[in-house]
Amino acid sequence: MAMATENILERTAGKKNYQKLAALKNQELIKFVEKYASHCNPDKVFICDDSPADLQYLRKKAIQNGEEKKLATPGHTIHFDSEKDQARAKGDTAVLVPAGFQLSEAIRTLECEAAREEVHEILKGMMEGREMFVIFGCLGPNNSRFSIPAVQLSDSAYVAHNEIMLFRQGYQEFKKLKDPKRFFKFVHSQGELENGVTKSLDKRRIYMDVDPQYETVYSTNNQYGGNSLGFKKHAMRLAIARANREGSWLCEHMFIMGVHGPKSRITYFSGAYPSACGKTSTAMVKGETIVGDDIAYLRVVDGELRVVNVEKGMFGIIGGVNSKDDPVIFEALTSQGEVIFSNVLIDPDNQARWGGDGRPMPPKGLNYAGEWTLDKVDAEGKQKPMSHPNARYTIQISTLKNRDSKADDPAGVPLGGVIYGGRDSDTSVPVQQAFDWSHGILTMAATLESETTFATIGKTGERTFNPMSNIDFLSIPLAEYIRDDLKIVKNARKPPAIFAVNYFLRKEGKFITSMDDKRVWLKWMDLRVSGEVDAIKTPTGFIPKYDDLKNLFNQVLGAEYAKDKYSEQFTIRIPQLLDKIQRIYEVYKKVPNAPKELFKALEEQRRRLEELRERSGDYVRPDDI
Ligand code: SPV
Ligand code: MN
Repeated sequence: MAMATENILERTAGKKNYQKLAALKNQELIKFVEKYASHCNPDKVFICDDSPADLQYLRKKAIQNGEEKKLATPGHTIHFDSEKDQARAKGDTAVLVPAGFQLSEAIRTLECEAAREEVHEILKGMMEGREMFVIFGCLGPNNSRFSIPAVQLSDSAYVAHNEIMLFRQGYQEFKKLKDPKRFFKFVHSQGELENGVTKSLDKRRIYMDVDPQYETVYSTNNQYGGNSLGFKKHAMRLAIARANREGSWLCEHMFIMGVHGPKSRITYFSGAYPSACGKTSTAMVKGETIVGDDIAYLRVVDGELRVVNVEKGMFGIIGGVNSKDDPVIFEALTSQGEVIFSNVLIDPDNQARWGGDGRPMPPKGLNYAGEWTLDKVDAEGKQKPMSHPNARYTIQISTLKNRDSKADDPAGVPLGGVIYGGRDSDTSVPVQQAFDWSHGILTMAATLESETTFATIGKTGERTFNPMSNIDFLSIPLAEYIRDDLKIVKNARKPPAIFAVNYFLRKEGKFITSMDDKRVWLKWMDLRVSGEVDAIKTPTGFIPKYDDLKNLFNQVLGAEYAKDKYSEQFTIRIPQLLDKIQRIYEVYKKVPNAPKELFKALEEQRRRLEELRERSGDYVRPDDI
């Protein structure tokens, strides 16, 4: 049997390629690759050993297959997805669970046996006429106890190209596996194509098989990165489930950044913000350094909570990136060097262009919908955008000027603070600190909400519940996930401080903080972590003192900071805060097995707010607390 196995692979991969796999001496791995090489039936199998020549082969294939096109700037390429496959396909995505097993309401689940059968039926013969790429990744820094080895099989060179840019290379890691059976596995096929994009979206499936015997994600009939890239959000579901089983680490939807304080001190923060709440722009803020912008593994090492960036690249939203608001990314996107653009516009000079890029619009171009011209309008007479709202760029953090010097440190960085960033127009103050770890997890992380679009200026958006900004990626019951977060610090000497930020407070429709203010909030957080400034205790957390912010506005932004502005921004808005507690209470009443501590923390917060209201009224300025 073993002989037959090797022969099939050897035939499709060729002797030289096969040797690269055989050299890893891992029967589990060979069995896996062989299984899908025979089930999906590609014409060819390419094993990537991460040598410069092999990495170059993938870049070249993406062009040769027509999956990417070269743009005028050397290193730049563009890829288009189907019009209906440009964002994560929640309705086609499911976590596979044993019969009768429940996750939380927001997480789609399917019975594992039936779902495995269904997706394997779709995968059968799916790579005929194609080449299957076998890519090894290391989720986390190389040579690190945090990291998880992974293998991706895909018939898309675009997927392979993204994986090698976004994640550290993993071939060498497979030579050092402690347990040869423990690695994450991903199988992807873009399916039949029409004009270069996936045709049968009705057969799009993204199934997360989190069972420890499998730890595999099957993804069919899609191309968009959030649906196709195994190492990114698919691995996240596997990691959350594995972390839950092991109980000693966490996988979070977080950026990691270094905030530079007095005397060359660097305090590291991680931050969880739902999409479009300022996550990447915070990690990229002027004057500070970036470790990562999307996914983090956390673990206590020698009594200290430390964190690594799971990735080495960024798959970022390109809309609105311009030289004023995001100068570092803008420069990376407009200079020579490896960039994959997706779903942007190709202008007549064969350059990438996108909505909000701050440059005069070209008269015409080509985008995912075909010919685009400046005068093109939609049914309502509105100008058609150059690029899709979820158009993205793929770059490597190593090309960014603000990369933190410890970005690839196998030991990670020590976590000084964790930030939860919501979007609300009328409830929370711009920045506050939790009383302690539990208070932060229960009242800032587990209660995170974000407002969707504002239909009319001044009107409150619709609030969506997004605990830890991770609701889309949970693969375990929400209650368990909260408990994992609560207990992660039990062996930490000094748990990180927890903060909540809100960049979106409004008055009469207008924002009452500005984009740059977050630079001040970050510096204040650094001072709090180091115990260098005092704060005012409010019912929901500690808020900054006016004099400290006044100094920081001056030092950081060279700006005045008026007392009136402070008083308005940091007013405790009791009716809205009580409404939020009620909303969240109702949500958790329906969450099976929700932690009792959560209800207790909400009750206590409610009581503190009511007491303050008795003393000082509905809206309480910091001076009146
Ligand atoms: C997000 O939506 O949170 C992303 C992009 O980071 S995706 O890979 O689609 O998840
Ligand atoms: Mn993300």
